[in-house]
Amino acid sequence: MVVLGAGPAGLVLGNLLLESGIDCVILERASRAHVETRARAGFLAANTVRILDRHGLAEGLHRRGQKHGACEFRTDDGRFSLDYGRLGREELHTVYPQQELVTDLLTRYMDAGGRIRFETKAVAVLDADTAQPAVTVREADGRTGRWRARYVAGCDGRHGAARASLPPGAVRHHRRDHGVSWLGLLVEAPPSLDAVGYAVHDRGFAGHMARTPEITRYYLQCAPGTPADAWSQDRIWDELELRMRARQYGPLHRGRVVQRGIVDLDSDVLEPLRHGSLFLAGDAASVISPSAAKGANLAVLEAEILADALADDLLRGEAEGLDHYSARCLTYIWRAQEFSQWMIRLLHAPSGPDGESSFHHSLRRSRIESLRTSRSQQDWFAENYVGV
Ligand code: RFL
Repeated sequence: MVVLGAGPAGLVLGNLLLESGIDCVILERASRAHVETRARAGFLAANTVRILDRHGLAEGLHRRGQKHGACEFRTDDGRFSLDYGRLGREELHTVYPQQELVTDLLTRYMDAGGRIRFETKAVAVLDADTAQPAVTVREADGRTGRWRARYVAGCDGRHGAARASLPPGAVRHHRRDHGVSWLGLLVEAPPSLDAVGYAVHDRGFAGHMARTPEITRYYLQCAPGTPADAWSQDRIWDELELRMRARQYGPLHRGRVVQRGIVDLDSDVLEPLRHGSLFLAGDAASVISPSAAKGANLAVLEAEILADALADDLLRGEAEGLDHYSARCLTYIWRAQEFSQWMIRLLHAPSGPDGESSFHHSLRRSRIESLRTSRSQQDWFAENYVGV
């Protein structure tokens, strides 16, 4: 078995295959240091923790992760908090930085004797429509090579070799550009709220998310096409305080911005998630805008479904799980996409001609008001927000 990519999808899959005694190798384009320090997600759903627990992969997140169950909305009409951990299915998030999860998964995999080749870029997946697919690779020193296996798992993200190797027409590509961009910031400062903060403002959305007691993630909506370095640190803090209404609700803990990047909110889904002997999981299968914090959670879920199906096929000769892999995952993917799209419309009003724009603003206000006042709406929100 060849697994492309050592992100959450590839590493969960690698660990589970190893647990079942299935021979596999992970090919990773980046260095180990890069993989272990790439900061992205932080909010892990309860189901993700259950999956990791089932396979003994959750020790680090239980030790160092923080349980989280509240979010606060701030708008011109005031602020309100939702204790989503006490609504819906009464489930909590675990806040644990993705790079720490990846480090735990990698350490566990390598300690158990798992094979991984860093700085080995998959160039193409060949012969995927046969029972002997191959992966061509280029190593850091320029050497090229080829790996053969019964199956290939494409866990190498949206720009990886798995997607690029799909022949035209082999899968359908559903896409949506939401026309919204965020400046994503990691800041060396403790969280300023006990909750996730969502500020809806005429100048654009601002978000606050805890990561660790020393590091906080913030998002600031910006005009599409804005370069990541366009705003000075002072401008960033002024803008965050204004949109988060710090004067009314209390100042933010300021600190040095240690990482910044533009996140264009877009989503896509490939359908089906299989082409012959090649299976797609994680961001390679579907990219979901980070508005609802689902990407890493879907990656872990799909990796478990794929590992079970591969074990059935390779150890017991039962192909049914692999035949249903795509349909099973797509049910979860579309539900998460639907909620993420709902969140985008809750937090941003699309710009447009005057009347249309004010129409969207009023719809958004009404949506937030339903969330503030309707218990059934709150339960629905909680179930989707923390679930996958
Ligand atoms: P990853 O993590 O991108 O890993 C893919 C790996 O493949 C390697 N690779 C290759 N290796 C070999 N050959 C090639 N040709 C290769 N091309 C690529 C890469 O180096 C990499 O190591 O994909 P995976 O495993 O599918 O995991 C997906 C998640 O990383 C992603 O969905 C989440 O980070 C999304 N996301 C969030 N998800 C959540 O569940 N909760 C969150 O709170 C959350 N916050 C976020 C996020 C994503 C963000 N960005 C950067 C878009 C916050 C942000 C800002």
